[in-house]
Amino acid sequence: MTYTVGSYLAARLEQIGLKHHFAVAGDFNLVLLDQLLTNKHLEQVYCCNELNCGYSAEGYARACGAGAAVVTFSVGGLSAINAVAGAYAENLPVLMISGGPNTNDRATDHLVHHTLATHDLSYQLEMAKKVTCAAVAVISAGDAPGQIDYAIRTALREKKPAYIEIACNIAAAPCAEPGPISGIVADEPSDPEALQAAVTAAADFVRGKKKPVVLIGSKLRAAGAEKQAVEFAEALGSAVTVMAAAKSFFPEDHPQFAGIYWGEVGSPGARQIVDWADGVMCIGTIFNDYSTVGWTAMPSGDNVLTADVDRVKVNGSDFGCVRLRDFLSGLARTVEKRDASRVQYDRIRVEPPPEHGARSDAKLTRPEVIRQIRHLLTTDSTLLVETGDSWFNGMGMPMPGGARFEIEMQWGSIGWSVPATFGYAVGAPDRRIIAMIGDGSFQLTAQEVAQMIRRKLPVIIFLMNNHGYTIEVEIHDGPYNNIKNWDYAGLIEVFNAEDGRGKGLRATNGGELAEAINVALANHDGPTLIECVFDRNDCSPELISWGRQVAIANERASRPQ
Ligand code: DPX
Ligand code: MG
Repeated sequence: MTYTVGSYLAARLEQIGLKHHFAVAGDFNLVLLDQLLTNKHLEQVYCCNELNCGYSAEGYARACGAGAAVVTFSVGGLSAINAVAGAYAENLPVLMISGGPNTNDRATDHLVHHTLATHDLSYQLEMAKKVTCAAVAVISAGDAPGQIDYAIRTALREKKPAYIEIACNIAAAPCAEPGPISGIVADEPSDPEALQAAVTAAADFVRGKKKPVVLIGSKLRAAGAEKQAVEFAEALGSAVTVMAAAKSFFPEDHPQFAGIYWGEVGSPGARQIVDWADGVMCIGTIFNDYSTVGWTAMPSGDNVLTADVDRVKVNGSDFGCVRLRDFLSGLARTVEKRDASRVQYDRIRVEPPPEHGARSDAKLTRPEVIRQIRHLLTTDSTLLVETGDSWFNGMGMPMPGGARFEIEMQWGSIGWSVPATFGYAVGAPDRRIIAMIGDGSFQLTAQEVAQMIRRKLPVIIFLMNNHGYTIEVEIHDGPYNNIKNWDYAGLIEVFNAEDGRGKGLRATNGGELAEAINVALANHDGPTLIECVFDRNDCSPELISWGRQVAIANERASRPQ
């Protein structure tokens, strides 16, 4: 086979394990899309717009480890940038692949369409550099293999997005054949000396404590260290708490699991168990204003050990080039048992109260919706929750072993969940996929439900219609938090058009909701959207407390310089 730049790229996508890539067509990428289509092991999946395309690739990366979005220059690329920046914040290797102008139009007096009507054609590359870990513009077939490999290798190693622009007249140019993929996917090893020193220092840290506790953050997954975290936790024997963004990254049915650490809005007992500890082992954690509830819940000081993706800080020392996976398994072999925090948590553990369903004809409430969704969560389920009260509604859901929870908590861009759920469902067709999405968020990217219909994906969407931007209401209210109501359930018929099998249902009481869920479970030919209608004031108590603290943090006056 003779390779072209585009088929070289396709081969690399296939070799890193992708079975799909997401795309929106445009004249600068059409030849590239043709070239990608020559690879029979890769399927091209289309999106309604480039923002959604980026988010779809992001959701796919959550399910499959990496994702790719192919867009056209500038008008497409600039839309995708929000999603790509989100992938950066969320530590997901998403490849943003953009067509680019013809090489003959560079450094000439030609003006090209889809540009700023200036002669600068580098601005998209320059913007991409800010939100990716590697950004290349391919304008020579000879350089293409090196540039493409560099971008993909860097993305996979750093678990961050990368940008590859390919000039439209280079996409089908003959190109070298790709070599083995091993060098590209290989992880950088830990430095053995630094690793040994870090493990020894951490073991000393634990030896000096009576009641250490483990706190797991969302970078644990990026580090590929979930299994090693369990090994280490079992060797230590302590209580294990997780941050909100890391829900499900440590099995919730594990006997050492002690809940979600999220200050005053976390699960019962989790904050106390961290506050009472004399040593907090923070593993892959991200502390920001939201995750610390307006800076009110954040372990700090000498009693904190921090193990990040590639460095460890403990007892005043800082060890670089230490991979989290290696560190955790090394420590699992070395650490002494310290189970006091777990014993203590078992004493204060609050068993959930027995559940009472609402009367089936009583007006629908948020707790009743949550109660019913809980029963849908199986070991092969993934629950995606959109920014908004859905974060808090999702947080309290007990996840059976194997169930996954997805949240975009660092970037927090509303609209993420519809296309991310689509991308996730394309990547994980055997899972039961459930999304909880607020009305306001849904309005940003609603059209991607049409792609779920097109691919017959049996996703279940709970559209939480509380008539507005409730999370913002709790932070700071005003007329801007009111939104136009839509007929959300009715929208599905619009997207179905002549051939779709999606279903849209509205529930205003518990009985209707239960029936709608049964319809959803029986619908294998497309998504089911269940619009759950409840009061504007019906929000979680956690959101009210959290909103108050975030408002206080936002309102801090600037300090005199
Ligand atoms: C905004 C947010 O309806 O959820 O449960 O009612 O809050 P709740 P909705 O989906 O409303 C979401 C809304 C407006 N955030 O409350 S969280 C500001 C914002 C953002 N991302 C983007 N624009 C604005 N987070 C892209
Ligand atoms: Mg809302």
